[in-house]
Amino acid sequence: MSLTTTGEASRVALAREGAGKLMHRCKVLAQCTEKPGEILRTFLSPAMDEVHGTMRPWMEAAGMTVAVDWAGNLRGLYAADGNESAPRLLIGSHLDTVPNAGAYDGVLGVLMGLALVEARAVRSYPFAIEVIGFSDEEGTRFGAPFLGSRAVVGELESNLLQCVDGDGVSVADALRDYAALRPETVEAALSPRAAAYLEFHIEQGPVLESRNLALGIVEGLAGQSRCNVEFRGRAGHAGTNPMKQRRDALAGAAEWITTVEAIAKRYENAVATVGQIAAEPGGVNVIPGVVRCSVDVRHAEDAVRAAVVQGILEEARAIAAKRGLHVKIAQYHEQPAVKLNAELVALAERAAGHAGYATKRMTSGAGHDAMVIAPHVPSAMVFLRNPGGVSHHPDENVAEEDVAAAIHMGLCFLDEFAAHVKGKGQSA
Ligand code: HGY
Ligand code: MN
Ligand code: MN
Repeated sequence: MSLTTTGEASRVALAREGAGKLMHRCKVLAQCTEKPGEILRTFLSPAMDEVHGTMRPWMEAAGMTVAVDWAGNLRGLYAADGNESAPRLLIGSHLDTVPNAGAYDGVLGVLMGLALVEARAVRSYPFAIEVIGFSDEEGTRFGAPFLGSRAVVGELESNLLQCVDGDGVSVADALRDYAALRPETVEAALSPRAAAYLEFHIEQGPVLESRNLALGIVEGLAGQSRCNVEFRGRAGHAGTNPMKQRRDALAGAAEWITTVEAIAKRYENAVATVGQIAAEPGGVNVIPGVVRCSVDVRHAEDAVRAAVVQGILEEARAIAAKRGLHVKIAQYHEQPAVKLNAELVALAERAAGHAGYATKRMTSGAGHDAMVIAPHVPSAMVFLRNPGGVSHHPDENVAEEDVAAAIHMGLCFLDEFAAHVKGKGQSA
């Protein structure tokens, strides 16, 4: 469906205006942080309450009804001309961050939903739009990612609920305390009318920039495994223990970490990262007795990811045995690779074409809430060019004109989706 020339011109103007507003709002939300001087927002934290409080008036001014569910997800509904039974297009991403984060990872995708509601206010569509700001995608507080979107699809399994944070608080306790203090929270559930999910996200990689493209269309997302590996030896005096008699947990972990890298390099496109390591007791003159490491393994094919995980865990056991260490392994997160909905992927590609943007189909190495939603609701993802591929870093950035391109393409997506809904006889 294409607009008249004036219609297209007004759409471009709407997109440009919306992009300026979105960039400003990202800066405003960047001030909502648990750590002055950097951006850090974790699951169910006061900083997340601050984001909700800041976004609520923006969403209500756009004609949305706003609520927060018991898992801390921000939910805004723009009802299709007041028709509660209309099919819903969910547009969302996450509001939490990694430590010392950039201002766009996650937040941009939530604000894109608001921007499209604001830009569409001049049109009526045969579907409602629900904007969701998920409460935890990164897993910064508990290590386990996707807690917000998993709550929405009913997959907060017991192994996740038992994860504890640095203060020993479990996910289950944190959720109970959060809801007890907020009686106004609503059900964390998918609407039975959810017909599609669309997520906009910065690419967090170099591909679009290298191809000089503003937008990419995501076809699938790599699977990911996360494990905690603990090496336990014997702490002792650094000055009096001969090297041959030591059971140094940190030396063992260090040897193992080099094998993690070597094993991942054996498989094309596999990635494995030890992002966290903690040595106890942590004295400069004490041989470390206990070391705890995290490991994150990703690949687009589940069998390859499984082979890498198996290899690095076998190495952990072998190195521990050789060095007289005990090793304890907790495999606490398994997220299979996900293919997105072919019909919606093609629809997003067409919408970008109508808006005048060439795109590239891509597989995401980064995890996103779309991989949790996709098995339950037909889903599509759009990447925005990310200068230098810099992300999970304060220098993370996105160009305002690429945001305008995403809004323009998003408005064309709404048109295409209206025809899609009508074609399926689902319309309001
Ligand atoms: O870890 C990831 O891939 C995402 O940034 N949460
Ligand atoms: Mn991230
Ligand atoms: Mn993200």
